[in-house]
Order: sequence, then C-alpha cells, then structure tokens
Amino acid sequence: MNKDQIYADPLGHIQDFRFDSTVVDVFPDMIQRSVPGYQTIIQTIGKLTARYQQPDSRYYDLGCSLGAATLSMRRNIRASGCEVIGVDNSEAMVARCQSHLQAFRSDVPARAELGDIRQVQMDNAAMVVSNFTLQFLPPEDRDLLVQRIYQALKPGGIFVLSEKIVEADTTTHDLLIDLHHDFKRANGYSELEISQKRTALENVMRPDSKSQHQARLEAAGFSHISVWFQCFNFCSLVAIKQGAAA
Ligand code: GEK
Repeated sequence: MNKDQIYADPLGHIQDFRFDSTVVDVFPDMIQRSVPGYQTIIQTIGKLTARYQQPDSRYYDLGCSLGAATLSMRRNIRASGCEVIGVDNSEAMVARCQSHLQAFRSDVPARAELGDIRQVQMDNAAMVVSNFTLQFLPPEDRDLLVQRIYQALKPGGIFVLSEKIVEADTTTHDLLIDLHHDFKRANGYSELEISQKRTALENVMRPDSKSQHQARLEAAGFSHISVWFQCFNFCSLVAIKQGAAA
C-alpha cells in the first residue's frame, strides 16, 4: 500500500482537496489512517448486505472511490438476479475501481460508473450506501439526493449513511476534533500534515450534525433510523424503508 505523504512537506499555497490520481495512489492508506473505524464500517456494510439482500435488486455505492463498500456488498450477496453499481465523479477513482472489481472473481455483476451521484438514475434498490460522500455535496443538494435514495429503495430496503459530523455543543465539538487529531498523530501524521489537510478540506467538505442527518432521513420518509456506529466525530447511520421485503 502506498503511503499518503501528500501534505508532508510545507506547501506555499494549499489548493482545495481533489480526488485526483495523486490521491488515488495513496487512497487506501489515507482513508484507513484518517477515518476511525473505517474497516469496521466496511465489514458491517457486508453484514448488513447479508441481512437486507433481496433477489432481483440493485445495490448502489455512491461515491465508491476504489470500491471497498462495493466489494463488501458483492461478497455478501447470495440472492439471484442482483447487481452492484458504484458511482463516482472522479475519473481516476472509477478507472482504478473498475480494475479492482475485475481482480476479484464473483458471480454477482458489479461495475463502477463515472457520474455525479446527484444525476445518477437509481431504482429497484435493496441497499444504498453513501460511505463518507454526502458531506462533499453542496449542502443545498443533500435533501433531494436523500429523497431520491428513498424513492429508489424497495420496501424493506436499507440506506447506510456514514459521515464526518459536527456537534452542536462547541466544547464537545472541539474535544472530538482533538481526539480525531490524536488518532491521526498515532497513525503517523505530523502536525503539518494534519493542519494542511484540514485547510485543503475546508471549502470542500461541509459536515452536518447528527440531528440534521436524522431530520433529513425522516423528512424523506424513512421509518427506522439509528446511528449504529460513532467514533469521535465520525458516524454511520442506518435508515430502513417501511415494508416487508418481497
Ligand atoms: C469508501 N465510499 O472507500 N458524485 C460522485 N462522486 C462524488 C461526488 C459527486 N457529486 N462528490 C464526491 N464524490 C468510499 C470513500 S471518499 C471519502 C468515499 C473520503 C466522490 C469522490 O470522488 C470520492 O471518491 C468519494 O466521493 C468520497 O468507502 O475520501 O473522505
């Protein structure tokens, strides 16, 4: 695995973060050293797939990057007539993701599509995953996407939403950020890397609070909503559409 050293040297001008080929090369290392619980979340997406799979259905991975969640879903599907579709708007990510998918043998078709998740057609879904992607959309576009996810799901379908979050309480907000920075230090990132990456993400990633996510999911129509994972300022929710699976 290539080591993420993108922000190791002082940069005169820090550009907004982009998912380009430099990031693709170090992405698995970057996400594991930066997101607490990333492996647990990917594995649990697999467990949820095993439980919520429905035959003749689609499984969407929105902002699939290199396909970790796409692969985790595919490994756990036993039902017939299913396909897994990853979508990402970074050409470099989609190209690398497609070759990862081909490297694993499976009877379940899976593909990575280049596209904006705000435009992609979705239907007949047993499961939709947005693993740390919604936070990159302009805030005003988030409600509509979550409504479209709800519409695309079959009765009994599940949406897994993982996000970095902000706390309403400023004292605990700062505490969780400090604990996350401790986590990054323990994983070998320097103060310079932490602060330059933070600047690069400032305009690009605008996290919501847990209650904003819960309210948005409820407004879209989801009947059962819970946070199933949280470590520091990173969390993952499940939202289930009412109705028995066919
Ligand atoms: C994982 N889910 O490993 N349309 C499509 N893709 C987008 C858009 C958009 N509008 N905006 C951002 N992306 C992955 C990790 S990374 C999270 C997801 C992170 C894509 C972007 O190109 C990137 O690949 C991904 O969303 C976010 O489980 O790096 O913090």
